[in-house]
Amino acid sequence: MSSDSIKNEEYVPPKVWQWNTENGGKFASTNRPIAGATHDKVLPVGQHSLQLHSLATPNGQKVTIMLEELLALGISAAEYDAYLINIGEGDQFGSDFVDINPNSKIPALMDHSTTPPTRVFESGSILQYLAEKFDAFIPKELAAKTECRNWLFWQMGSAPYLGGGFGHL
Ligand SMILES: N[C@@H](CCC(=O)N[C@@H](CS)C(=O)NCC(=O)O)C(=O)O
Repeated sequence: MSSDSIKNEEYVPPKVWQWNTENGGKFASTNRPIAGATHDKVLPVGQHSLQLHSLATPNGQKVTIMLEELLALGISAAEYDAYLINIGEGDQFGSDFVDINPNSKIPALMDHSTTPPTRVFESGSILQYLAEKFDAFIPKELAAKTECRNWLFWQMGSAPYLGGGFGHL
């Protein structure tokens, strides 16, 4: 195909985008190019303010490690209830989960200590939320806070390509 014919071919986006094929491999189903609720599913709500809906993938573990580090500092308000979202079984497409994260990805967190409750998704956003909420692990001074955020954003944007993402994605 010549470059001219590529230029002249107009891409018309479909009204409803369809994902037709799995790309294969054991982990193909764990990062799907789709989001949104496919079925009604009520999520449990436990006794603590923080309700974590997640799985022990690298992205999921970041939040659990943060919560455990907060607890190790003696911050009891960081107690949480953790519920498994089995992404292999499609739990990320359940209606209550999608209300927390419209992108259908773990980890997702609800904070019931606020009125109304606060939803938090994206592992980096959750880490920052918890750090600011409990005033821990994030410097106050602007330059130091910026350096902290530099690395937070780096691990979101770049670490996956250096680490697991290289083999996984
Ligand atoms: N940028 C997101 C990535 C989250 C993500 O990729 N989660 C994966 C598991 S590690 C997931 O939920 N996959 C389910 C799917 O794609 O259907 C974050 O850091 O929270």
